[in-house]
Amino acid sequence: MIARQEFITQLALLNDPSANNYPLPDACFENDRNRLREFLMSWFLLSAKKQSWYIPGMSRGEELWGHFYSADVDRDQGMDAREWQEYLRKNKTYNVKHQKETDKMRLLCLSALVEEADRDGNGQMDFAEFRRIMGERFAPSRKVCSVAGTAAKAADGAERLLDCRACVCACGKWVCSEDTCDEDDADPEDDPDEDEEDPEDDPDVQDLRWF
Ligand SMILES: [Ca+2]
Ligand SMILES: [Ca+2]
Repeated sequence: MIARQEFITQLALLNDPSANNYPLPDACFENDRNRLREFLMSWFLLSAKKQSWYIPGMSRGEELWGHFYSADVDRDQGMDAREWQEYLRKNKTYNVKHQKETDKMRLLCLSALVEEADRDGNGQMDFAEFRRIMGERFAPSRKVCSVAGTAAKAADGAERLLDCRACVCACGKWVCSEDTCDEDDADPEDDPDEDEEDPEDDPDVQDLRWF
């Protein structure tokens, strides 16, 4: 169940007709992140026995350490999203058909997982942080995005337009596309200095002011 104010905000965002004209940015939503986590938990478990470092009788924690150690190629005791992705790629966990698309989404979701794990905020996971989020009992966070200038909150997956950019709320943050208003500009050399121009005189700007 969601709060009434949140519901109203969501409804307003849903009915925003201009939102349809904008391509939404790629983003890893909480649901994607959590599904990837579950996939990885079972993959780590199933694939441990096939690894060169595997010793029969290893505990779950030791198996996770084996994966972590192998993924941490620069041996700085930390795993970031790129090391994680490279480790998964080497172990052929990809559907080759959709490799490119998978690569992009995987990296976004691995980054979201690292962020979820990274309690000391150094941008990567140490083994304790990694082990914690790969634990059966770990409950992934649920976050909302604040809507600037209001007390309203947007739920994961909500869409909105912000300064000519299409944004989606993903894992507690607004992820935005490029500024689409700039694309309509002709040669930028011909534009007068924007700082000195009165926005009211520019028909393009007038049209867009309601954002
Ligand atoms: Ca590392
Ligand atoms: Ca960390």
